[in-house]
Amino acid sequence: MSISFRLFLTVILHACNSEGAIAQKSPVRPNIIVMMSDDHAYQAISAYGHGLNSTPHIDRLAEKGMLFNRAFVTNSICGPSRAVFLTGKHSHVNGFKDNQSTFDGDQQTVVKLLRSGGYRTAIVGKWHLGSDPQGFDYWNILPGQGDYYNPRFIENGVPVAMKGYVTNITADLAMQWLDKREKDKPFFLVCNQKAPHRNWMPEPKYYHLFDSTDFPVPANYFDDYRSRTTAAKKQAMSIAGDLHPYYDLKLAFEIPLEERTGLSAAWQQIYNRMRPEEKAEWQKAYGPAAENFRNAALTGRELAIWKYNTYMRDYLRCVQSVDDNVGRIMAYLQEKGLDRNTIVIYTSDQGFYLGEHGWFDKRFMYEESFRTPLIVSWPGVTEKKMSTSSMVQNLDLAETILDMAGLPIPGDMQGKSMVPVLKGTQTGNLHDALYYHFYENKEHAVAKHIGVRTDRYKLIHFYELDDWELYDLEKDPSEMRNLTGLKEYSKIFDMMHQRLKEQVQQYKDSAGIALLAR
Ligand code: SGN
Ligand code: CA
Repeated sequence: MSISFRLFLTVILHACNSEGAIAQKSPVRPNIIVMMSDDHAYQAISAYGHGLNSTPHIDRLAEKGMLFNRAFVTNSICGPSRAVFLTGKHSHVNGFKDNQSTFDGDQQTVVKLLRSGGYRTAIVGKWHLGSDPQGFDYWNILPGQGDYYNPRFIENGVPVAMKGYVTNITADLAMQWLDKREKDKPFFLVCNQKAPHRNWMPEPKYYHLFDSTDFPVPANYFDDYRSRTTAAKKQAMSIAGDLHPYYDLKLAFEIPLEERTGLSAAWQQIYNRMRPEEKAEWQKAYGPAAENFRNAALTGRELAIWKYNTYMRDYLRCVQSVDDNVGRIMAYLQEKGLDRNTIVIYTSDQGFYLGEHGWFDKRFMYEESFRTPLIVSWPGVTEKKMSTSSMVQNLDLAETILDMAGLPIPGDMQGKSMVPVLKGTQTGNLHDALYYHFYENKEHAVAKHIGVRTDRYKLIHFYELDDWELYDLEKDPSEMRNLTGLKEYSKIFDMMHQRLKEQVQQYKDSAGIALLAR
């Protein structure tokens, strides 16, 4: 038998055995997987080129896909971002404005539309929307924020206790559903990792990763917020000032009973999810660092830098397991022959500060939390490494997914399909201005604000404080210099004020309209 004939036979046999062959018989409708991690900063994905860590599997998606350099959210916090993703509508329209809201699951979502359009649908992992998921054939979600170790899940309404590390379990659940799903239809799978959300508890195999790495602090780590309004000054998300010694910095393990309040109590609860042998492994790994820290008695800048490194190590350790599990799912798709007809979208519910302005957390409309990673691998469309600086928003995801599935896009969705950007037929901005509205002035004390971003400028209005901030992102990408009130920028201010007015009108945000009419 000639080599080429043998090759031909192998290809035919593979095609017949794989699930890809089933999908190929009917007019090809792509399967779609959305992987949305929690608080995954684009700075911590090596494809974005920040040099902090290595995420080979996510990078591999970017090699076969499109890397979005300017993807943003509309409201940088968990539940609201997820509600925008599901509905393709801003928070004031879908009703989920802050993490205390409850999602009205009776409303139209991309999931319900896909399901009625012939897709099998499932979600595993983080949900965080209060009400039960609707429109999914299968759901297995974390209650609330979920646990890192031996996590509880809720499977189609039934509580289940799991053993192991949440990031691995979430990917296991995704693959188990893929195995058992009815294979007569294309699928839409949402795989939402809890990691790398606070309090950054790594998988045991990564306890020592980065032990000997010192991360350079960002240039504006010691930002004193000069020239900014009071909003930036009064936040409570400073690495130096607001990280908790036990809960975040892991400086003690068993906390004395009388000290178990607030985040000390929260730490104890998290720690107690570990079994005795897991606690022993934890103590062995984290004990020496805590001991060294006590002996070193650091103060001032040295202490602030130590906290930064401690934070970064645990955060990036958590990211490593996320990346591993992206790899596991991609290997699964390949093994089952599904890779040729499955679109994979990797993103986060928002961006995150990795020390920029001295911060952890998100919420602000400043770039690091406003921007979010977005990588789309679409076989047959994004075959080679591509990147785009087109301005897009999480608001666009629902419409993009419906468009990819060949389904009609309802007129009441507020985004735009990114398909022309992915196909390369649209090279410029998908939106020439982006609207933002943050509503939750609670934990971390970030004042409520609205704002608009264009290619070059950003205007933010902290309306409870009646403060304005204007940035020239070309000259000042780190947003250190508020230009409001400067004579030479008064025309730009007026132009951006006008753009903001247009945005509140366009999206029918009546609260925003009222604020600007004052
Ligand atoms: C928790 C965290 C906050 C975090 C919010 C929202 N505090 O409340 O640091 O900003 O979640 O995160 S903790 O003490 O409970 O860890 S979100 O991603 O769910 O919006
Ligand atoms: Ca989040």
